[in-house]
Amino acid sequence: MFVTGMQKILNYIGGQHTEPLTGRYLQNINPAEGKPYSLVPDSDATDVQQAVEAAQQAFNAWATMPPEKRCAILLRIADLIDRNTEQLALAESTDQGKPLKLARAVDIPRASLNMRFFATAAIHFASEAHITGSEAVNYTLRTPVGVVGCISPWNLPLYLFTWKIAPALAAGCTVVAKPSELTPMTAYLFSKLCTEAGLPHGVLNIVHGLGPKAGQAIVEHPGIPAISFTGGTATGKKIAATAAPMFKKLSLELGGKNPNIVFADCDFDLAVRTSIQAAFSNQGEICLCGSRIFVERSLYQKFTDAFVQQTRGLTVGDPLDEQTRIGALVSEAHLNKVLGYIDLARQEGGTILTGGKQVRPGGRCAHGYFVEPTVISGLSETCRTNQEEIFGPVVTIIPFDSEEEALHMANSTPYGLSATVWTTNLTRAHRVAAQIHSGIIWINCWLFRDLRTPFGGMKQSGVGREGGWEALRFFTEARNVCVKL
Ligand code: TXE
Repeated sequence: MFVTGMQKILNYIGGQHTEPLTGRYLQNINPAEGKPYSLVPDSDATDVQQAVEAAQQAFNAWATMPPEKRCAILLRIADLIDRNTEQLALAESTDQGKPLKLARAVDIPRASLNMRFFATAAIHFASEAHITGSEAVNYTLRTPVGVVGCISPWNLPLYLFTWKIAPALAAGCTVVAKPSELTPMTAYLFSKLCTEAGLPHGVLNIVHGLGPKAGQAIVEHPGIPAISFTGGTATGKKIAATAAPMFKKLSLELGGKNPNIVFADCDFDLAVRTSIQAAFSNQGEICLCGSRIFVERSLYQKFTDAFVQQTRGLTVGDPLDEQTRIGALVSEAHLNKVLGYIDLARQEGGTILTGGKQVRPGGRCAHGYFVEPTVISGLSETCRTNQEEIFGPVVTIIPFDSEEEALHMANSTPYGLSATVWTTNLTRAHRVAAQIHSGIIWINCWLFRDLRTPFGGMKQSGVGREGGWEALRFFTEARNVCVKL
């Protein structure tokens, strides 16, 4: 299934793999090597128009198909993901730079789980009825909203692509999707699996290309009443500004600058080990990474020493090497952004406890975009390094003297996506969780997910909630029908 060399990725419109109408392509770079390895369509509004028409044609049949049949098709896609895990993981790693081992263990299995979860949700979805005394019955009729736009980012390419499209398809919507132009390969391979699984033509359409061109055309299209987007906060603002005057439904999952609060009474080994994962998994390119570590002063030195020591033990290098824990950053532009923030941290008076430099692993990766995992101390919570999303293997570590101070610092950014709290004091855990302004608070764990729970951010981390029924409700229109008794 996976072809090496300058393979041409194609759009997927009306069940056909098609060239972009302009005939133009962009280079798809392998970030571990710093050179192009395939071509991705540079689609524009004309391709989006074709995709919308295909999705509109497919809509009625898909929306009215018995949920059991929709479920069966989506389950077949999940099975095919499982059967092709190795090829998909290799494509995910080659596009994104992440360790192959991570793609195999996390990204691809979670993509399959997304399909499976929402496939079965389609047959369990129910809506409410309200009995108004003896006078009336009100029931809620939920119908698929129509053709929806799903725009996904480059950090967890197939995982987040499926996270968006699976609930849309389960709800009976047809989809025009755009994966990130930086990581298009797994969505392309996925489209082939959809054909193999017998997904009716036009139910899922994938238009590849640049955000401001193909992405913007999806957001602007009057035939698309709902947009589900995951990406940067600046892009989210632009999408909201375009969509709001058209009164589109919007679900925006944006950036994070997440606090990781360590109290002195924590399970020390677990807290250090998991904080390392929270800081550096996927090169720190996860919106849920814990990038600001706050440690109670009495534990600060011990925690910092152990954290720095374990950070130094992380192998940076070829994503295909099984020993590698930190692969390449997704692009040269992103590498420069991350290195720029490390420089900024120095200018702001920070001390680099470990890391701080670009890595050149040699061999096939000599020109790749690698950075050492970096730990910085000595910065205030208000400086830019601690306020802006870096989205790389860079964390700061700050002591605190009281629970109030920890909460104040944790809540001090414009973001509010996730937080982690380490304590064995049950009362404190609940008290602190209720005061953190984040959509998810993990107590003594990180990245644990139950797909039934609402997922999303507060403040500039986004609007709307995904996951479980929230996602299915987003992709449906609710009508209240009032029957007078
Ligand atoms: O993402 P973009 P970028 C953060 C992270 C990163 C920063 C910028 O801090 O450094 O965002 O990353 C499409 N209309 N996150 O600029 O642009 C784009 O093609 C419609 C956090 O690379 O947000 C891609 O498919 N679509 C994040 C998708 O938006 C547009 C994950 C996301 O890309 C568009 C990624 C437009 N005008 C980056 N412009 C997370 N929350 O996980 C771009 N796109």
